[in-house]
Amino acid sequence: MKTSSKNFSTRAIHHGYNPMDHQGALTPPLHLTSTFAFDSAEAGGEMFAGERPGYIYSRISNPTLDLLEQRIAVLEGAEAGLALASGMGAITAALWTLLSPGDEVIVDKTLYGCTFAFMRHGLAKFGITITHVDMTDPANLTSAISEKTRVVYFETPANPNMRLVDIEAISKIAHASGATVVVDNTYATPFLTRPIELGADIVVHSATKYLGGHGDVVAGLLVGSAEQVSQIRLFGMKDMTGAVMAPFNAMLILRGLKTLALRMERHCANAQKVAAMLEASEGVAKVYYPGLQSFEQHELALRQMPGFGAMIAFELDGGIEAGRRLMNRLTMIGRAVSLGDAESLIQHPASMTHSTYTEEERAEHGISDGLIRLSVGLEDVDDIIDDLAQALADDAVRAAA
Ligand code: 3LM
Repeated sequence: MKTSSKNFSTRAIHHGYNPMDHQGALTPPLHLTSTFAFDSAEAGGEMFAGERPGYIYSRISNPTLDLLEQRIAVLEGAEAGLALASGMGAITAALWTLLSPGDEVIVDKTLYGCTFAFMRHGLAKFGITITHVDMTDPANLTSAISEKTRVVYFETPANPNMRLVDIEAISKIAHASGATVVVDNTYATPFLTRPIELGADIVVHSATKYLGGHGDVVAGLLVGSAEQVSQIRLFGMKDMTGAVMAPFNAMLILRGLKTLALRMERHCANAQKVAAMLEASEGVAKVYYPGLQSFEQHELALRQMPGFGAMIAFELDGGIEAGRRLMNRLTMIGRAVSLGDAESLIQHPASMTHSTYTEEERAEHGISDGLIRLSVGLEDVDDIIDDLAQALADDAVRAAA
């Protein structure tokens, strides 16, 4: 079936696969092979020289990964995709490919903890300048960008404090200076935001989260132009990081993608209700969720996202001590990092996902010690709300205020 004229969910289920090419197998075969046989010595040599198409070795490409790569590319509206071992594998493979010593990368003020560490302690070690700019105001990028800037990098919504970045405005400014725009679309997923259509060049994902959707796999994906993706495949992934996705994991992500739209709709509906409940609760000082009227960038959220996702950040009147007590009193919501699973998960960024920042860095980058992060899952929303309500009502949580 040709899926180029079909809609999101249909593509997520059918794109790039015809059972009739595979003995009628409705589910794509899993190619558990590390290497591929050549028809002749000459054919192998030609493949290595890039003169003949075909598979060589699964650190370069594999048919099961190919299908996933085609599917994520079509869902993101990009020319090509690449499957990697993890979100960090995708981020590092892309940046090692794009940057050289002496270059500058301008990154947003807030980044996921390990991305921040990679920039601050990894790239910087090799003579690459990392400049943090508050991209919630695109004018800040205009002031900071120069001919040394090779890459502009951000997350939207940003992990963990939910700040949004205007992808179209930032891409215009970056391109006027000849920089490549890389967006981490993990929180939004292509169901809610397609950065390439808004002008970005490369999109990276922790597919561990919503794309897999079931908390059973660590995986990464990226998309971009065919040329850039090929460079990242043959250099950043093949030679620099070796962070290749296992075929079995590709199968799990392909399975997750089939229900992405369905899951995201329910995730968003649940999160909107949970955010409203938290905002109305005694003892809650501030809720950060793009779907709330009170959200500082609500206008941008309405313009850029057809739904607001399922990540919520909030602070309690009692600060971190109240937050810890709240977390310890929950009976269903899991105390765990990661996000995008069917299970609701709660964690404390300052001591967990963002402990890669020093205390001073967290203050500078807008990650307060009292911030709690909730990944709203797919349980019945009344049960999620009940669990939060009983914990918030607990005397010990109140007493911390
Ligand atoms: C987390 N995040 O709990 P992997 N980009 C974003 C992410 O949130 C993540 C990655 C990239 C979390 C993981 S913290 C020890 C657990 C926006 C991961 C990296 O390499 O697939 O984990 O993706 O926020």
